[in-house]
Amino acid sequence: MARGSAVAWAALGPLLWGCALGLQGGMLYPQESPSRECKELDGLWSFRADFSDNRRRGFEEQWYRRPLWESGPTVDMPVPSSFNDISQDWRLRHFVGWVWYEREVILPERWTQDLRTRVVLRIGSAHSYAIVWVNGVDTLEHEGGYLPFEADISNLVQVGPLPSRLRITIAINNTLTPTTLPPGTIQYLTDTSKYPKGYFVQNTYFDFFNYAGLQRSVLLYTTPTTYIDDITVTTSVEQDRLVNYQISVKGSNLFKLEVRLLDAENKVVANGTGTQGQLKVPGVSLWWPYLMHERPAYLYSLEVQLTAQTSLGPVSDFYTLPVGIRTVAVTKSQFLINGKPFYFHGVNKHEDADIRGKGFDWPLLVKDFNLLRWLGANAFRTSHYPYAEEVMQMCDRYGIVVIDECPGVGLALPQFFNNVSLHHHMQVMEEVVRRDKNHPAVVMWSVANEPASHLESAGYYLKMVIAHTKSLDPSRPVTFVSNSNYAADKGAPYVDVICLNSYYSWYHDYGHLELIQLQLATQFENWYKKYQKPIIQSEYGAETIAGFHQDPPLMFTEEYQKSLLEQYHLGLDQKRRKYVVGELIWNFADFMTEQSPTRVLGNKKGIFTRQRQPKSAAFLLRERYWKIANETRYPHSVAKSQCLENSLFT
Ligand code: GCB
Repeated sequence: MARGSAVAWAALGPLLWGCALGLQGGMLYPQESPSRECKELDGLWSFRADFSDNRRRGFEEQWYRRPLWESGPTVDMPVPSSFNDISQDWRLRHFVGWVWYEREVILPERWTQDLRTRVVLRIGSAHSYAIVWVNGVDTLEHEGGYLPFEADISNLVQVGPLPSRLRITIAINNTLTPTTLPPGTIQYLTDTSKYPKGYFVQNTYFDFFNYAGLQRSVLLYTTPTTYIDDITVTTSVEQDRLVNYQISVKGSNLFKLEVRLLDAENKVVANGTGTQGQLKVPGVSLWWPYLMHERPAYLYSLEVQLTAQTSLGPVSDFYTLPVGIRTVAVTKSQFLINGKPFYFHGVNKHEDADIRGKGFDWPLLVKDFNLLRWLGANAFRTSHYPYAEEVMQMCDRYGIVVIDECPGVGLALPQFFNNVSLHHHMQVMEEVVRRDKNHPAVVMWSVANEPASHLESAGYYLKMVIAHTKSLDPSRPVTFVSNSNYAADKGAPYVDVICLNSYYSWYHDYGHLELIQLQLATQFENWYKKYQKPIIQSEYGAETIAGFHQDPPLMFTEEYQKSLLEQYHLGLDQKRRKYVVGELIWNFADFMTEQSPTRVLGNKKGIFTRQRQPKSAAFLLRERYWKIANETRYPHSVAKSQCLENSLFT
């Protein structure tokens, strides 16, 4: 992105095929260990939005050179949080352009004096384009929200006697353009009889509010200068129970690696050495999804110990990775986990809540997982972007299966399918896979939601992104979520599983619930006949204002949402044992969108309100999910209460 550009992005030029995609280094989740320390920078940061007409004042006046308050008035901004709903200033809620965050940190003396220590600044996500300065020095840039990025800042902090005070400045631009992901357009409204000079709006082509800012944690962490950079684990259960590992080390070639696999009782069950290997696990406990097994979500720990020689003497590094042993496979009509048919009965979510926007929040996260368990949901899709890393860890621990979606949403216009976008989309998939590859809960990648897949250019584009994703991770199926006509879809031939969104009796045939079963059957039969691939009903639902009642049911009431779901369920049940392998309600909870005459304070298709209170449909869905769970559990049935207890306390 053109640095300091107002809102339009500089043209990046044509994509050079053959130019290196490929990321530098791993993106292991920061953790404390005998060799690593973490310092969280969550809390209050200084904040300033650049309201200047061209949005460039911050760059023109070099706000990063001095404390931000010296540049003009700043406000307190909590991190993590979206900045939009925090203040009473309406301009901030709708702000498009550069915002500036700043925070001072005092470092422990050891971090600045011990030259065998590497200090890393890591940002969980910054939506959407970020530039980072440390003590005024340009340190890091990243394109794309929803994914982490980091920089080794040792050189900046280990510069002589006690420079222990650090000023971190982060400028973030939330503008969406035809080459960002999600894409968007900036429209200048030039009729001066209606709009002031220079007036523009951000157009988006998706149905959620474009919350922005430092929405996930920022932290500093240390490693030794020779360190475990990345670990990749895949598991297989064919002949022997195997954990295959690959480890990359940075900083020196003179090192030794020792690997131990521990079970949940901390007993060592396998050992290995070197950068790659296979561990045989006798009497293995497999990772099973919630409600599919009496002991779901079994996790081993892979302890990696590095010892290395450096010019300053020996160093050691330790990192522990949770590992779930399971397999995923797809047949013409089934989705298999550990060789057994798996049926997705779950939800689509959003990272969304009052005040915080898309800001990560532990109480909200734990509440959501308690609701998922209450509901008997065994899966969700990260509609429509990768969720916080802590969410993925909870999924591993609770056995909630994930369809991991990248921010490929709103690919609605032909001009969004260009070479620059394709290159960026592939890069984003690399970042998603790099971050989430080791989560047993992740069973499928989704490269997009409802792209305009009837377009020729979209067909080529999707084919390339899917092929690239498969080359990055051959161990998982790949999909994108479709809503278009089965005959016209140019991307479907390349996916492993067909994911379909449909809103019968909502966006069509308003109020005619009696048509749902027929239309759903037609949808399933057409797609299956054409592609012979398992199908997931990846979205269905109805807008529902909690507390609105009408019987016989009318649109927007709780009764209508329930009846619509009932009709869908009858249709799903006809195909469930054939080739339909899942159903994900739209949506888990009400969420914020842009304002429009079709949205009443956001999208209200949640079965829970935005404050996580159940609408009537939540109880209906709960009955259904527990019933399905009882039919599909291995190796034998377990009562609802017992299952809940198991997963609560194991
Ligand atoms: C869809 C989209 C989702 C919307 C939903 C709706 O097909 O995938 O982002 O929010 O429909 O409620 O219209």
